[in-house]
Amino acid sequence: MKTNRRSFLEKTGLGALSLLLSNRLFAKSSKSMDGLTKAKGPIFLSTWTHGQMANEEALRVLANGGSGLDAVEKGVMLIEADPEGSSVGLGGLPDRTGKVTLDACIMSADGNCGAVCMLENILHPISVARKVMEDTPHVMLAGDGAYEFASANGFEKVDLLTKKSKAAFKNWKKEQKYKPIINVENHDTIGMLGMDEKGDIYGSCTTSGLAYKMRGRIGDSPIIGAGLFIDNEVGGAVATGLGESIIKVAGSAIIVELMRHGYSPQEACEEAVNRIVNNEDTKDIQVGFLAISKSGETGAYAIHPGFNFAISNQEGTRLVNSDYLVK
Ligand code: SD4
Repeated sequence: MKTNRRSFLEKTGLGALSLLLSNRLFAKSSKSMDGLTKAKGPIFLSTWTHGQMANEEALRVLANGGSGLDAVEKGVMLIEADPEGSSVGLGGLPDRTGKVTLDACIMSADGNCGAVCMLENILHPISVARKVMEDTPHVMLAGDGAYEFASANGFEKVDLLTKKSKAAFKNWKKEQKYKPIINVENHDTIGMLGMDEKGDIYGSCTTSGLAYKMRGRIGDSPIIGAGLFIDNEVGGAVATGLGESIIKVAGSAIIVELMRHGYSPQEACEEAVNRIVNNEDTKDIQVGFLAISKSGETGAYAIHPGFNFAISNQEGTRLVNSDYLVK
């Protein structure tokens, strides 16, 4: 009979030894990156400046008796409906054929998750993702199928192009150069991690993806394990930036896995960034990660300067500039 590694280690007693060694190896500082949080929830952590609004909405939802899942859904819905954001929902910049296509996912403390990708003409892809999670046997619906599912569930058809995004597209058509800009000018996906009063962790992520992407391109944001990952026994992570680079290292899943093995959220975010940087030339690539551990400790890290995030707890909301690798 083939002996697997685990039973081999158990039989030889090496299991206990390797556990001891790995605990030693990973027993590092548990200081939060901004020293703000090491308490239980409620805590919300969201990408970019608009994360402040989203977090405050999420806190309100909890205060009004909503669940942690309601909070991470409703928090990002506010940003989806904001016509000023150029890479989420209404007003999001289109693909190179002029169509706005949406990617979103949500993950619950119970390990369940739902996602939509390449969804068109729906104001709240995050709510469709939640419906996929709660009312279907699937995790992800794409394109026309996602739209039909949304329509059948009462989501209205909405034109997501605004005067501003139409003008930007017209302007882009003149040269048609695909050159993602590395910071907030072109990246304002909202990713949110939330911990409720009980210490249960939830997450959501929603975007219209990269401006002027190829038709059919899907980024990291709707992919569980890339754009978002939650393991309620360990913690959660969410990503923003160039989706292709995040997918290649399974960014959010890696961060949670590292935390499981003793990394602090900050150390885990740094290691995920290192993996991207070791993988490819990141001179013109920005990626930012946020993470929260089961004890409520937080971390954030990016490749380049410019990534910021909002952190909220009962003491209030703060916008924090993330630490970064390329100094
Ligand atoms: C994507 N990660 O589609 C998204 C883009 C993003 O802020 O984060 N924008 O690749």
